Amino acid sequence: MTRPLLMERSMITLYGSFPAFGLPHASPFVLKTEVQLKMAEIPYCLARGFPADGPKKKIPYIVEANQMIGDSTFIRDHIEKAYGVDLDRGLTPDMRAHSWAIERMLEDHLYWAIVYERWMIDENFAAGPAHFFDTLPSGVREAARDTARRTVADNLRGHGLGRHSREEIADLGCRSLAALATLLGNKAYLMGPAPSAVDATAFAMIAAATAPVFVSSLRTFAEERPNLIRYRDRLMRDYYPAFAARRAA
Ligand SMILES: N[C@@H](CCC(=O)N[C@@H](CS)C(=O)NCC(=O)O)C(=O)O
Repeated sequence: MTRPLLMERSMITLYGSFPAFGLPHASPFVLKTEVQLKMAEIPYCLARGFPADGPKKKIPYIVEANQMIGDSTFIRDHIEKAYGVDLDRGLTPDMRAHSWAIERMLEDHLYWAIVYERWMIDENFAAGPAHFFDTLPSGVREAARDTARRTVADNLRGHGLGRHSREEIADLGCRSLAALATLLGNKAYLMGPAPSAVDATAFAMIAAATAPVFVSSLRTFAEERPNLIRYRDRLMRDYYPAFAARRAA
């Protein structure tokens, strides 16, 4: 189907993160949104975004003409409505409901276990998020690192997951990965033979949970589930072929 609106719209700019931790984006939510833009075949450009500049004080956010939209779910809504795309085309109401439930499990539960592992385990913090501050002047760098880490600890506590021990958090996160592995089974994509929106989220969260630079119970657990790893690698090849090829080399 032709989309005449496409010619008249100004290009979307996706404000997000940057390649890091052996992944195309440090942020799984930015990865999700970029994959959904690719699935929708909508032209876009990428720019470095900072949470403080976004309407929800988080990344990703998009800017299109004079509109700024924050939060990956609302970004998806926008692109589907504005460009006449349905990323869940062909899915039954039951499948759409399952997709929503899977997304919530991954974004509102597994994500926080990933955040815990990256930010709260000392060696992971040193190998990963600590470097976000490397370009700051030396006089303020350490203070900025400490403040950011304390804020993340507070957010984890506010969410609730951060009240548990490291072992308990790993256990809970692995339960989400186990559920995902069971739901995926031997299918190519979560809802069957064709990709749909939930695959963008699942790909992003599995990729984040298995990022090579971190010491991670989630990564070890996922790597023992070949269907999750095959799925992650297939989506990486589908949407980031150059990146997948570099990783394989
Ligand atoms: N519900 C949001 C979550 C986005 C999110 O948590 N982004 C993180 C990066 S992965 C962020 O911007 N964190 C900065 C902060 O919380 O200050 C979405 O779906 O876009």
